[in-house]
Amino acid sequence: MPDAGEPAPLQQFMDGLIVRNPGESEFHQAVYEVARTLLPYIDRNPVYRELRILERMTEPDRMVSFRVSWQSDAGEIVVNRGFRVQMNNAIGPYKGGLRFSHTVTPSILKFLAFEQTFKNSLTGLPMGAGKGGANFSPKGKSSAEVMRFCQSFINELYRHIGPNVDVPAGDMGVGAREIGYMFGQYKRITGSFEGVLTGKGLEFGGSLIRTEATGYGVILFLAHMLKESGRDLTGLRVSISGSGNVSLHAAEKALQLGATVQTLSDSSGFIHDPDGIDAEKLHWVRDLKEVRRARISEYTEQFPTVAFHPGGRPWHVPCDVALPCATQNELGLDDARCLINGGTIVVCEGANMPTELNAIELLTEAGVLFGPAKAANAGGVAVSGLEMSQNSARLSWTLADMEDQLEQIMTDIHHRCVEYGREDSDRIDYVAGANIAGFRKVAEAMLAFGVV
Ligand code: NDP
Ligand code: 2IT
Repeated sequence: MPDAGEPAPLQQFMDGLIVRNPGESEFHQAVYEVARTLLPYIDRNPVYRELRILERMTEPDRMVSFRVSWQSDAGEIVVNRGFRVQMNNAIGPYKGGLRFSHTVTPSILKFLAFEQTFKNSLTGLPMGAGKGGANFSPKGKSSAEVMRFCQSFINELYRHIGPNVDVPAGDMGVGAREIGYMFGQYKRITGSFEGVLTGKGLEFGGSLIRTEATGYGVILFLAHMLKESGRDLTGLRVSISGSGNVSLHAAEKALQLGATVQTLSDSSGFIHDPDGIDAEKLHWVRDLKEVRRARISEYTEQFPTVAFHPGGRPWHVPCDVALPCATQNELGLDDARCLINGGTIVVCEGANMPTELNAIELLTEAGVLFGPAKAANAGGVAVSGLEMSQNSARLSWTLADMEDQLEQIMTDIHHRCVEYGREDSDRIDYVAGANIAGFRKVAEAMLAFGVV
């Protein structure tokens, strides 16, 4: 957060934001990270300041909150709270995931929706920004309970979304199963088969490689970062946190490009396999997480030479590449020190805002390359954008088409970061590059609309 040494305009901007959004620390953090790199750019383009573009971008167009009542298998009535933050639709319909987790708060959804504004713009596709979810965790629930929850959630959300209005998708706790239940309920209520959600099953309007796209995209972006600094992934030791959608697909692509993946985790702890989690072991983990929905600690029962570290994070294991792919603020200052001491050359964010601000500063000062989430993990929403296009055109593109387009989009995003983030010293500040490149397009659209 800002300290007394910040320039006055940044301090003033943040003071105002904090007063308007009391106690929302994650939202403050995300906005501060963007504002401190953007304000110098805005100073050079005063029209953005005069027309209060950043102030308008940090105030959601609207945010709905609603009751979600459902019945457990034991017959008990449970009441959760659902949300949708419609952040900005200057460049396209609101677009962004739904998170189902007991940790969901308005602050977390506002930070995610704010990040999504820049991320979606960076993809080059016509997508505005939103985020939603509920303080409901599918973990430990039966599929019948998850179905009843999803149906009740859509009974309210359906009136706020639509293929030209707001197109949700998955995020933490929301995968193919949940999207299927929600799409089915939307179709039942409205009687209309339309591309209102992305991440759908391939049989009913889903797109090839949407499931894989976020994790694959992270590795494609990482490969560009390494290439720009004269390296490649072959033989590098990669530490990954999480064992969900993003983590497992990042691991798969990293293996394909010749890296050794040595860690995975969940909220109970991490496993470190010094021999590497090869394709066969990864296949076993996919079954563990996606079919059996079990815990990563079971890895040690299948592969008894490997240790499980309860409660820990993988950042104390020396690695060349660190990929935080689990959740926000999972890589702090001490973790950054360990990575630097262990010889890490690059940190690339798969999760949204996984690295604390002071950790980013320390890594950057130490010369560690840093790939921010809004650029590195944009492959998922990019393929969601392509799913929307396919739904509108009522056709399905081939695997080769999709792979080419994902690769091209990640190349273009990297290019935009380099274009706006290259410093006089030739160092590339990917954080500034992503923020400025993402901002420009949305800001220009907002200028065109006048004061709204
Ligand atoms: P999943 O629900 O598939 O997996 C989340 C993983 O993170 C699980 O292994 C989970 O463990 C772990 N995790 C959650 N909370 C914590 C915690 N407090 N400490 C340690 N581990 C934790 O989610 P995704 O893989 O889809 O999402 C992961 C991240 O990537 C999120 O930040 C999300 O916003 C971001 N993202 C996702 C995209 C997508 O397309 N899915 C697109 C872009 C970004 P456990 O099972 O114990 O909870
Ligand atoms: O954070 C993200 O970009 C996502 N959860 C994906 C959103 C989407 O609409 O595919």
